[in-house]
Amino acid sequence: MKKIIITLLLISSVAVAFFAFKSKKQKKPNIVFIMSDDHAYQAISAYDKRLTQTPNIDRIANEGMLFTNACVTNSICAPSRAVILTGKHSHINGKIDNYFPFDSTNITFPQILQANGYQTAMFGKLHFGNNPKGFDEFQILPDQGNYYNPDIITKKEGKKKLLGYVTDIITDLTINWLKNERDEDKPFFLAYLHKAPHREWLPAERHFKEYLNKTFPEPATLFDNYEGRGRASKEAEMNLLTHMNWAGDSKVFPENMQKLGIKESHPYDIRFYENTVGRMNPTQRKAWDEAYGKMNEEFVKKFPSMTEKEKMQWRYQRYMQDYLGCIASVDEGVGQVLDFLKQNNLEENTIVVYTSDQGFYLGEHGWFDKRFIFDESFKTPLLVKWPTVIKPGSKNTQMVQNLDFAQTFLEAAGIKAPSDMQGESLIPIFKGNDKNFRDAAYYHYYEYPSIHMVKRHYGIVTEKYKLIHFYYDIDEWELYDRTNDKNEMKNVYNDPKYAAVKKELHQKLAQLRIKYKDSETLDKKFIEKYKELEGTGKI
Ligand code: SGN
Ligand code: CA
Repeated sequence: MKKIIITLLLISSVAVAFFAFKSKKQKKPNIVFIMSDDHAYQAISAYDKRLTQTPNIDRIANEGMLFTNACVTNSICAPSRAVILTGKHSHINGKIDNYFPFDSTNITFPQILQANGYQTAMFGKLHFGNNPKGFDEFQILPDQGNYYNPDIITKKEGKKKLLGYVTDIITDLTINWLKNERDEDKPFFLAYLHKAPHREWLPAERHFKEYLNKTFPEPATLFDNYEGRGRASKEAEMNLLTHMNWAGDSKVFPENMQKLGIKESHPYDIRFYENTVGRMNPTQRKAWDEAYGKMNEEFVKKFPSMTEKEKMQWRYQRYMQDYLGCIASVDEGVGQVLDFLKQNNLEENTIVVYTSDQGFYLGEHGWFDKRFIFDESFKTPLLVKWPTVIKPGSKNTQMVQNLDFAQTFLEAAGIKAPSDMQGESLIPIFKGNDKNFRDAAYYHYYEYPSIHMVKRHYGIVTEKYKLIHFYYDIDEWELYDRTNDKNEMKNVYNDPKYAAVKKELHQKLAQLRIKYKDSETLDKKFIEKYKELEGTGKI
């Protein structure tokens, strides 16, 4: 009898220990990292209701936290992704621009999560020039990817072509993985990475009609003439009227351009258009030709009598119709993923992040694209929910950066981050304590000379000011007063009233350069390396 009781006791204690271990293991949160490409915060209704409604993305803020000053360290695609994955500034991880492939000897946080028992998967756009390390499964778009019938690089079967609309495809791959490939005994890290709403802004067929018939409010600075700022703003090639492509971007049919005598804004404009719209199958193409044909017909009638101002206004509306049309599909996809988590009991222990690789200009300063340290491109959307930790409906104003994700996710998973990561964990902020967070953000952009011609610059951003140094073929400093000049229209660097502020910011900037190990020597090294691209046709 005694023996039986002891055996039973032993069995039950082993069972208790096993289940305790298992549930302890399961307590590690899952992480769903959703990132779109070039999604401006101005186009998320949780931030700004003027342009569009994004009810599903907004759910993340309603059930979690909205970050109103989230920002990037280098406002361009692949470099931002490299900063996110490594937790290190561009000059340290080496991915300073979109051209050179990512140095895969860098250690990324998914590799660390995977080594610590996480199941990891990535679907969508990476844009690294090589495959991601640390993923049990991935299906990624080659380079920038295509909107219609995209090619996809798969871990298991190499490259293949998929039929359909890219945003829906990425959502389907993501949900399919959650449904069929998830290991229920492991926590997971899932990267769900949209191509949309990246240029050339092709919406899904189901959104043509609605968005082509919409009119959007113009930004106050649409007709900016860049007075009051230095050469960098004046020489950038991001203007809606002068630098957007008529066919590829505004979707004027090539035959109509010929008819109206419109010159290509870019030597490859028509070729771009034919390469992208040309990927559609006959059904998709028919729907496209009908919807955009109607728009073209009206344009052909109007164009000869349009003033330059009216052309700018027309291009702005065209841009917003397509850009926001793309976001409609992203929002629907996010809704599907959130619903799946809810319906499958995965909601409570899952961190859901929605962000973009950087901000984007939606006609502010007459611009599209990004790259600058100025607010619309420097700031990026960030919405995070984590039901057991973050209070629903909360807002945070700290200058959190894409640099911070790696350490945040590692801490959430109970893993000590490598000491050479350069961000700050956001876990205290999630828990409601945002004291002692960074009071200044460091920024450095490199890709010049290149498309859009935004000059190389680095700078410091504090709550009140922005100090910027444009260099390479120029040596200009700019200073902005963020409180009194919200649209960043006036460089006050040489205004004597700001002498003391200027001095203090110069000191702080020098300290930040030391703290993050950036230097003039590195600036020169990257300029030298960039010379390898000259004459390759890449820049
Ligand atoms: C393409 C776009 C540019 C854009 C870069 C980088 N032109 O070259 O407008 O700035 O990508 O974007 S396109 O006509 O080819 O679309 S990024 O998001 O990948 O950094
Ligand atoms: Ca981007």
